[in-house]
Amino acid sequence: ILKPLNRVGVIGVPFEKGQKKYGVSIAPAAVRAAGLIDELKEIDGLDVKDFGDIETSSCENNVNVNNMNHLPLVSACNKNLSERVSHVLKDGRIAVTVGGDHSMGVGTVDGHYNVNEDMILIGVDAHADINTNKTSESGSVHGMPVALLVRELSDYWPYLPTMDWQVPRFSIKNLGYIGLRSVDKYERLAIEKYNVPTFTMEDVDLHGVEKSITHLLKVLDPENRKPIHVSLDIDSLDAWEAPSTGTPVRGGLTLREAIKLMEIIHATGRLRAIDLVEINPAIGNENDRKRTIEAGLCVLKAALGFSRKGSPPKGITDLPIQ
Ligand code: 6HN
Ligand code: MN
Ligand code: MN
Ligand code: MN
Repeated sequence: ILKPLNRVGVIGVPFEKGQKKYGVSIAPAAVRAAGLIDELKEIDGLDVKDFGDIETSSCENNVNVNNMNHLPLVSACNKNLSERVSHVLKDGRIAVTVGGDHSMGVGTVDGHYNVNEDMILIGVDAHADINTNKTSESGSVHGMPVALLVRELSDYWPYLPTMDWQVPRFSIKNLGYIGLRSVDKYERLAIEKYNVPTFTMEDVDLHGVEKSITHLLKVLDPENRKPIHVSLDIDSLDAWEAPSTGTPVRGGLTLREAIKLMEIIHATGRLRAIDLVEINPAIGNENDRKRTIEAGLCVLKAALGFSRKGSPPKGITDLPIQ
């Protein structure tokens, strides 16, 4: 039986080559500057260790895969990231990874799967990120991490040079989505073909966020025993709440819905890894930037046990006497 963990390890991923816009790579520094580590340390009882940023290579080699931009750079970054995530988990900590674009989901999930083969993955995203290089309309790998990870789709890929380190072993049966509202045609086909439990914004509007996530967890893990990996794309939030992101979509989660969602996940005691991706501090004005980073921090803190009720002073049972 999995016990709640009150230790976390933070990893930064200053990487943006999985998409085309400048800026996602400066998010780890911006989120740190906004107080990431100190704010996590303020959560009652949480032991926080910073594992620093992942080395990202910038030397492009001449490998070219059709409609898959910068694959060698994506691959090199994710290989390092996978090892660091495994290391943090083996240190008995929840792996908290701050990106970076969503192509890094390959590394975080690979690293997690290598330690916990029974993990389930919850994609909190406006998008499904389950394109292959055949179905993608952008050629950006941030729209492909799920398809790279799941073994059921491995036959739909060509041989991918530089990716030999990553064996897609995670089963699509252990995947669920919440927040979707911008799904490409072949992504929809894949979701239906494999019956991936999915709560789009349409479903969240019908049932509410609490029933949606509770049902999703029940379907993926009826016995409440599996480690949970949450891959949280900031664009799951409404573009009003989180404007500084590369592919914003209106009609998303409110900040309060996202916080509620994460509080429910925290309450399971089984969260073992969480990715916060796609914050782009170079998009929008100072106010947009601040709002987006603050929203990301609030949601992350909720996932890690911050209580909106507050927490009483430790070991003290009465107010101080004058
Ligand atoms: N993300 N489905 C689109 C594509 O280019 O494949 C958008 C992907 C967005 C990816 O936000 O992490
Ligand atoms: Mn997205
Ligand atoms: Mn995404
Ligand atoms: Mn707690």
